[in-house]
Amino acid sequence: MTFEQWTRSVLERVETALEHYLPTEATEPARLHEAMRYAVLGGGKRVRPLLCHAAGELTGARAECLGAAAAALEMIHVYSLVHDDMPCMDDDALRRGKPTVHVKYDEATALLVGDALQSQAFVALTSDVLPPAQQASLVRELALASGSIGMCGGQAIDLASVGHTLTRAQLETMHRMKTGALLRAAVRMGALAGETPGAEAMRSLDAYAAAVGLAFQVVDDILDVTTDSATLGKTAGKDAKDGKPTYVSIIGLDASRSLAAQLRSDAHAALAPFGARAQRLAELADLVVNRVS
Ligand code: GRG
Repeated sequence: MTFEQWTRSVLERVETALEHYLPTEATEPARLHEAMRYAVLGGGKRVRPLLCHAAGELTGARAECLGAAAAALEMIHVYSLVHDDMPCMDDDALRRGKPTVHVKYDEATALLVGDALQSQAFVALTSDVLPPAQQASLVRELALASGSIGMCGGQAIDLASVGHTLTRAQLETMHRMKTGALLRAAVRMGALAGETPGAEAMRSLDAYAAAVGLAFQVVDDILDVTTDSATLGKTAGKDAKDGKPTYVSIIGLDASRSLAAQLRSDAHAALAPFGARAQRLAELADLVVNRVS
């Protein structure tokens, strides 16, 4: 199977799993469920679900287990986007090429959409497709990655850094928490959804995820200055306008491109112990670095 065929088949499975774990529009309160589905379905690159599936292939995870884990990861990710776009945070009107949830609906609905998606993620993870011990370990991974020592903590640092100069080390810490933690959880949860991986394998996967997570952010910063809003599906040039420190503002565009390339090689190197079995993870590192949106 080519990478494109593999990606297409995983994306179809992810869409089916999201459909399955999201309440229908006919379920009351219908407007909230419609807004949750508006936010989640039919958009986004689904990077976290793809990473989860690729890691799950290493440990022989079953498709329905990966479906639950991938749906949970995507729901947490979308909750963060919906809240991040609200006027009290980034105040953005465009996401995934569509009006953001608070623009399409209203602010209170956007707040509830994020809250309810967060809860629904844990409903998916505790469905009986996963044995209880795996449910517990995946819940813990996702809760840690999305909470105050992960994504939410990174967002707090991000909000506090507006208009300030960050060192490169501080910028890296923020990104490792804000976006890196959930990407790392995607890899770890995929692996943990199968046969229990050894400590050595988890260390290699962590090293891979650290490199891919940072590369994702460096590329995001590059795209913010090199790509238009229509291609990105979100407002371009916003970081500079908002006075946010980025890799491009701290080390410049050329050094940011070199850094992304270096992180891609680091990700590949971390996969060496797995040999050809890690092909999809290697290809996903390439996708993250070479993406155009
Ligand atoms: C509000 C709790 C809370 C957290 C927000 C991740 C985050 C923290 C905010 C997102 C803001 C942002 C634009 C960060 C840059 C990197 C990033 C996560 C981009 C969006 O992720 P993609 O590119 O989006 O994976 P798609 O739409 O493809 O899923």
